[in-house]
Amino acid sequence: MTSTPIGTTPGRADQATRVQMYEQMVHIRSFEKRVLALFHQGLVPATSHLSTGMEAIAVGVAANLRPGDSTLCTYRGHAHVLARGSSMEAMFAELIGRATGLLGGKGGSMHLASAEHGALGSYAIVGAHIPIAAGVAWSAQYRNTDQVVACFFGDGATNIGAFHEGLNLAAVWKLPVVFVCENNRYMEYTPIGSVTAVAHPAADRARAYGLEPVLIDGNDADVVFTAAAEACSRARAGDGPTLIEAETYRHFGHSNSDPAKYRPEAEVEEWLERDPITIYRSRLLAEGLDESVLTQIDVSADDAVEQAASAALAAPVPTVDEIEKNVWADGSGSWRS
Ligand SMILES: Cc1ncc(C[n+]2csc(CCOP(=O)(O)OP(=O)(O)O)c2C)c(N)n1
Ligand SMILES: [Mg+2]
Repeated sequence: MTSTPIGTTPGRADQATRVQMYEQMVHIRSFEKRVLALFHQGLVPATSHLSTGMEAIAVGVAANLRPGDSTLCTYRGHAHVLARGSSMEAMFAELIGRATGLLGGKGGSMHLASAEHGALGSYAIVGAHIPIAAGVAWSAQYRNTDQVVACFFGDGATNIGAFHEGLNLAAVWKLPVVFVCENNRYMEYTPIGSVTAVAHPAADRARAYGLEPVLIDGNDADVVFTAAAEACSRARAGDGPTLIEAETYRHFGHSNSDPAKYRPEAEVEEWLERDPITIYRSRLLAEGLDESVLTQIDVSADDAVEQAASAALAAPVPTVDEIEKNVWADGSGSWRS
């Protein structure tokens, strides 16, 4: 796997940031494990889409974002919203439809948002948020701030018209967006290679928008951090967008109801070996970090997840009044009568 550097590649994250990235990945992994258990208990309405195995992308990019920067992601967005600092309790509560959820329990797993953390939505229509990210970035440019927008989408989104529209406009107007294609090789049950004319669905198309191709190992938090650092500094300096293709793999199916039998066993095994958390843990240890630091992180992540899940389970469901609030423009359901 290659990483095509653009301009001067800055160094990797400092040690405190690296330990924090490990901690975030472990929290996200443990959070999603609990989500799956709640789903099997029938407590998560509809479904959810886990990003287990893809955590390094969310944390490597988020570590470069500042308060005030924005993140837009897809229905596979737990990691991205958590990595911006949203509370796990409010996330769990949202997923199980409780009044204390991020959106009062009305959005669910596919529509997570937390404006106070810069998490400007999770979008269930493939590719729909790419032009929206360009719009958010245009606002930052117009207001002359140095805010950056990180926009995450899947490999499948690169075959959607909105991808072209958003990328082109962002490039022409030099908008401060870091576009991150999470290439996990599948769009639902279809291998991306079987419906795409190029091998690297985002990187091979970058030049069509006047951008340098950036193809990275999305399972290596250090590599993601470095690519995102470079992209964020370009964006903050007014040098326009970057399109990063991060190669990765989801450990589970497309959604919780997909057993993912369509994937070759050898492929699954190969990618399980490349688990971003295992890789990072081994690297930190090999560099001399005390194992007790990491073990403490592992244990407290599970404790924190359990506490957050219990609090969410104990929370009330929204009242009928609350359900109708903030849904219609006048804040009520009075339009009906
Ligand atoms: C415009 C549109 N077409 C089809 C769908 C149905 N759909 C939901 S997820 C998905 C696959 C998207 O794959 P990808 O972009 O690679 O993201 P991933 O799920 O792998 O993260 C499809 C086709 C949709 N939500 N929106
Ligand atoms: Mg995909």
